[in-house]
Amino acid sequence: MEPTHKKLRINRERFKQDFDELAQIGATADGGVHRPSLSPAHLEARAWFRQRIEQAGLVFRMDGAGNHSAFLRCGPRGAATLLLGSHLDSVRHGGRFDGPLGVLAALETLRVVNESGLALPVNFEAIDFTDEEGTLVGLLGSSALAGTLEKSVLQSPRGGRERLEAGLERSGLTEDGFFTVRRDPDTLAGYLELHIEQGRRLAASGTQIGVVHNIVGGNSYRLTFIGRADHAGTVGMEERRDAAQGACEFTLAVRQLLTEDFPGCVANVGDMAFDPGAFNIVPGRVAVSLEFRAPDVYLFDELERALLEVAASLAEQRDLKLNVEWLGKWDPAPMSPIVQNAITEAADSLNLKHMTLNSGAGHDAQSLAPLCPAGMIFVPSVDGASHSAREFTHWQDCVNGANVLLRAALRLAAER
Ligand code: HGY
Ligand code: MN
Ligand code: MN
Repeated sequence: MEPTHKKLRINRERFKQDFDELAQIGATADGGVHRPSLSPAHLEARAWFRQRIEQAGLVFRMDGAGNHSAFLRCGPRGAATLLLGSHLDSVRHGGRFDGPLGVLAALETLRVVNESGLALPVNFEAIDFTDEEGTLVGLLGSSALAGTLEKSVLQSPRGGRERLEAGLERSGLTEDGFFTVRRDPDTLAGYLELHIEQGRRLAASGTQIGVVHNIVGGNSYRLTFIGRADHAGTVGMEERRDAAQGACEFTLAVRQLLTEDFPGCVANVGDMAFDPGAFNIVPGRVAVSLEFRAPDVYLFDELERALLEVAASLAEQRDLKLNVEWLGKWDPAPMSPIVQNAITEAADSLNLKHMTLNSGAGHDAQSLAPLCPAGMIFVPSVDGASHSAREFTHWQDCVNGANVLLRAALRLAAER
């Protein structure tokens, strides 16, 4: 006779109803969502999440970093807690699966375990982390919970100080609050996250479940090339100290450096801000938003050095000054073999085809990895689309992922 926890499945209708309701909050006309962290739409999504938690008879919790969670005491007094979750915030004009899929599958897992009446060696908690996406800082709530958030990063956040202050004001959070939420590792039994792959490998190989073995590290800088604002009509081309020349040459050099010297790494110039920014003024300053990622710490450091060297030499060649502002990073993180094994066994118990792969996207799981055994379950993305309204995952794949989350969580609990 199969033990109950090896047969449990999620309630797929309830899970779908949650997903469809939540996707309406901050919905964009093209089928995506726009819910930057601590924006009105994000706070509305969090209020909805709290209402669903309380409706399920679970305990609602919020910490000083604004992390929202459902708590289920299914373990004995003093038991550790198994954390399951992801994030409800989105990138600007993003998709409706990136983050919510993991939070709602975690909530559904707690409901099923609660309804089963199972007594477990650990408690369960379904969590929505603040600002995973970095529209403010990046992995903000999860790094606060891990105790790795640096105060300096809040002084020059990559989303800008004004946006952070406005978000704190709107949500009633305080900067100090982010430094009161660190969890004692002994209180955590582990962390599990279901997420869309945001790439093409699972779909291309006809694989239903991805078992993540490593998450890349990411680093962000704002590089400001500083020349001299001049009249665009009267100053000869050779006399100009045109900041745009340095910024644009750097952008092209980034691509050449990565493709020639750093295969397996990526870098992105996602934004440029021209100052003064007018048709008839030679740009005096151009601020370039640079993000780069590498699968391991050695490459990560090498790539940082190479990129900053290229920026400095191009600025010098163009008689420009260069202002370098570090905006925060998150280290590469190997996933726990124990958690990977629980995911693999759960997928096998459901006869789902699985493969091991790394994550080119950053995730809250990499904040948790130094603290407790952490792991991630991926489900296929159609056409690898994400961070856009084109983001899509077939619903059966979402249900498969949620069932694997439920069973992997129960396996990890049983191993305590
Ligand atoms: O940017 C990322 O990799 C993640 O989606 N936050
Ligand atoms: Mn995400
Ligand atoms: Mn994302």
